[in-house]
Amino acid sequence: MNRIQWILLLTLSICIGCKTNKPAQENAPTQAKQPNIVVIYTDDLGYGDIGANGATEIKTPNIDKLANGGLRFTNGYASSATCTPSRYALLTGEYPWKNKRARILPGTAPLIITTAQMTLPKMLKTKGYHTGIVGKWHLGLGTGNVDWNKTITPGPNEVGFDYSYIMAATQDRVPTVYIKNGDVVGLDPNDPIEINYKKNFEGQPTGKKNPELLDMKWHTGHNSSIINRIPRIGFMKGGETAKWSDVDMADHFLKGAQDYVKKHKDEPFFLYYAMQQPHVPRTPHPRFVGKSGMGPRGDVILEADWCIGEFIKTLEKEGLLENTLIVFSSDNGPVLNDGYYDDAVEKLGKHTPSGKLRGGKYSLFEAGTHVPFITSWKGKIQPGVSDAMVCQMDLLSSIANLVGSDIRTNDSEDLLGAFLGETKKGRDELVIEATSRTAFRKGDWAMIPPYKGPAKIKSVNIEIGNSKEYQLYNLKEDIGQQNNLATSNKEKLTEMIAGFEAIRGKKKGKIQKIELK
Ligand code: NG6
Ligand code: CA
Repeated sequence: MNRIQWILLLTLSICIGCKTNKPAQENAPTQAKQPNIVVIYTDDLGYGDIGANGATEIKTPNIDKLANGGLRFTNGYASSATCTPSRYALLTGEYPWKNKRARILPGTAPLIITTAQMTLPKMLKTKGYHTGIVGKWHLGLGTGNVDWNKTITPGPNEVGFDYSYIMAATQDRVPTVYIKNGDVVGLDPNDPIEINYKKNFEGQPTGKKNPELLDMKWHTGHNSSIINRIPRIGFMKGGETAKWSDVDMADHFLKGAQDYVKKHKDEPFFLYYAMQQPHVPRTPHPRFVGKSGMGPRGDVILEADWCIGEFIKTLEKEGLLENTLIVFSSDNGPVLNDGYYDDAVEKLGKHTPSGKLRGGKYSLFEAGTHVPFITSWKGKIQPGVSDAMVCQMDLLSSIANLVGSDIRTNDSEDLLGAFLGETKKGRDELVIEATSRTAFRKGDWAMIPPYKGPAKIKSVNIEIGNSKEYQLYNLKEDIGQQNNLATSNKEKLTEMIAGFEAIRGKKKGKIQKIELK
């Protein structure tokens, strides 16, 4: 071997050495990180409450920016016109009327999702995701008779969430404390919490008996224990150091959501950011008070919009926007007076929370379930508007497709193409639910079967869809549901009833009584 040959051989062997000594992953093409999934969920925000859907009297620049940079759905639905069932459908991908317990729950209700059930976060965990919830839960906790002074289980952590920072039910229900991974935050063991939804604890003031202790006046219900000078649903004793501050709740959950993102930015994550606004009691932080000119309801919508802007800024700063699917929606339609005198009616002015839709929260008319719905993913979803009919219940199977999981649930349709704006085709039909009654939506049509009971809940001033007659509306021509075509278009009605009963069966279920005034 001459010198040149020897050098060549040496170089070659060094090169081969380099290659084989390198760790395998460095030689492989870099694997793209799975996209993060964020669901931003408001509570009782109406279709017409956001600028992007036509609101002119209230400004929601951050939500509008999300809509204008993403896909705004004109036919996006919650499964239901109240909170618990909608959240149940969102997380389990199952129609909530299949579960009798999926109805507005007291703060002491047991968990209504079984630990054996599939859920959106559980599905994502099979694909290596870290999963978190920050905000409102309202799906029950424990198995009955919860001891709030011990770790509360089962709860979100047992049905798919690695991390949970929640309020148990709603802002107007006790216990008024935050719960982190099953433990009440800031609890003093010498001042244990007791909760009862039937009976008061001796000597405790109530909204009913002690109006002098109130800053917010109750209208319907909401007259039991007083916390932060606001009367609530249910009785609570103890837990003084753990009680939340209502005016700081929005900032508190925002920080929780931001911290979660910062902590988990290096792994694929799913965050369910379940905001409390604009549900009652509406308690804007002082910096938003009076800013909308519409009273507390308008002010908390401005506050929610600001929180969403700040939250998205965090995703941007952390460099995550290009790899994060953001879904924005609301659990049910709007309501003005929902049990407190808070000027929501008096100061509404020309604003129309339900847009052109009829009804509102609790209603089988469109405004109950037809809600703001936006998907956004920088660089991946082309800005636009989609008329595809989509439901929050469809997110489970659709996101499963996105992350390469073959998990699908019975009622959750894989509409990934519609959510990403690749197709305008959504679902063909949907059974919607309101206080345990159901109705049917198919193509351009909506059909409401006959139900006994008042046409309107007087206390909230909302038409809820009850009628002795069948109702049939062509939403394409009559989005406001003013012309009942049930008698003039018998053929369509028959077709709609058949489609409805094929999914729903003939049973109607027991209607949940909500306090009527
Ligand atoms: C109703 C409450 C209402 C609200 C609702 C649940 C009364 C009179 N009304 O029963 O204020 O709490 O339940 O709202 O108590 S939801 O958005 O969580 O479904
Ligand atoms: Ca709600």
